[in-house]
Amino acid sequence: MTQADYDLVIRGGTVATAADTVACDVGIRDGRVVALAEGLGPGAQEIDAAGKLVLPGGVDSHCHIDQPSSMGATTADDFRSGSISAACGGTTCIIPFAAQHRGQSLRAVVEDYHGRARGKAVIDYAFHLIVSDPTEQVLGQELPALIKDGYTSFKIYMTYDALKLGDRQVLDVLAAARREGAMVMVHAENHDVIAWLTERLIGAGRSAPQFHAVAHAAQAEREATHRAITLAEIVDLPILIVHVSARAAMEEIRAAKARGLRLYAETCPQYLFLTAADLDREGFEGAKYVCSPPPRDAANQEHVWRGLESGVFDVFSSDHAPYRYDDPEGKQMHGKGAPFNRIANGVPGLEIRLPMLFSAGVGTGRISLNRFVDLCCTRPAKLYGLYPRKGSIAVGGDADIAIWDPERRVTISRDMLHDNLDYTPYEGHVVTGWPVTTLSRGTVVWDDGAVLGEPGRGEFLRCDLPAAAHPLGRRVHGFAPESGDYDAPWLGESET
Ligand code: DUC
Ligand code: ZN
Ligand code: ZN
Repeated sequence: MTQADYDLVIRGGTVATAADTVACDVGIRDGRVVALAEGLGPGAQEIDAAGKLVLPGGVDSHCHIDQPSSMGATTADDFRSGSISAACGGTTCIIPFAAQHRGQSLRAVVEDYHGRARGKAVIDYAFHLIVSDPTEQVLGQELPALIKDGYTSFKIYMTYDALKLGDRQVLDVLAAARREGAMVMVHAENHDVIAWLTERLIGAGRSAPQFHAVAHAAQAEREATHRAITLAEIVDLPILIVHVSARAAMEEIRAAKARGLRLYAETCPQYLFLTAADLDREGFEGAKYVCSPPPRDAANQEHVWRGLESGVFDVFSSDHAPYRYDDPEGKQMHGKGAPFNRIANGVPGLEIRLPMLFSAGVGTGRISLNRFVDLCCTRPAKLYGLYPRKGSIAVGGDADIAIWDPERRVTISRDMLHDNLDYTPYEGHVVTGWPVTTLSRGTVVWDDGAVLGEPGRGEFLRCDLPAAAHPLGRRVHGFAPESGDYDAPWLGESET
């Protein structure tokens, strides 16, 4: 009997990474990629990938799973349904949020979140933190200790009553992140503008879901994006602006990048495939599309596409925020017909993120296959300290791989998805290309329509400090005296 050289060989496919596309086999041993070459020796198990694309598994670096929401609704997906849904859409690593609510200890929040994840995930996962109460204890003790333990990124909010930070608090948080080398994700919308518009709209009887998109004006997103960038520049810290929806905010990001700032930006499927008109559907149906920032108009959609093409965006995530529609704990937590500001914010997207961008982006030639891999797999892994273990197909990395049939035509419908929702915003949308097999550390977890991954096999990942979060140095940002020395006592740094 022939001795197998590998545990598994994926044979005869086209392997694409963020950099290259090559025809070769992939040899896997002990859950890792150990060989990439033509004509590899036998594997104990073999997958015939002729005519298929062999891509890194997706890294979904923005999703909300089993997260107590600040508005009181309950996320429909736990780590079981969320991770299965992700795997069925070609994603092999998720990074949801351990969310602090005011008064809570961050460490306790993280322990609670581990309890929610334990025994459930079919793919690997890491945690971001959400910091909503940046006390001295949190910034001086808890956060540094957690960062050392592998929770190296966190999100802050400039809006939402229960989560928002004022500018001074944002500066405090950014300074702490700079000291520790962490990545900060910013939800950038101007809270007072939204609150003011909301009050007036509702006062004038304009309370239907469609007015959510009016209250969350693109100008409010632009202003907060500008302010977040300004605060980050003062502290000399690269930050990542999440879920960018519109041209206005993109212009701020593009200008800052052009000035030489190190800055990152993310967009999501809802800004490519939905518009504000979806919030204006019959009856209360528009509630299904309420998310923040909201989908904009067709012109903004086109700008977001161009931003993906041109490099304004670094990451494409789902922002999966799963609230059931016909459910008193979901979109209808305040009843059918509740005013727009009492509708849970969020749309699902874990499972469709990759196929929809693949079809409308790669399939049409708008973005290259390699750019697709970079946006959805490699960059998020790099930005959040998971690379090279995750995010690519490389010798030594985990064998987290999605094998795609680029010709498979799929009509998206609620019934074919594996999340725990009662709707999809993308019902009836036809895509070409779907991941037919997904491997997590060399184990097949999704194959030909069958979920094979055992809940609990997914492992928690500690993240490294992301190199992308390293400050550039003050001179680049125009603060330093010509000598190159600088004096920044506000950061506890003086070198003159
Ligand atoms: N907005 C957020 O900020 N998070 C979850 C979903 C949403 O719509
Ligand atoms: Zn957000
Ligand atoms: Zn979010």
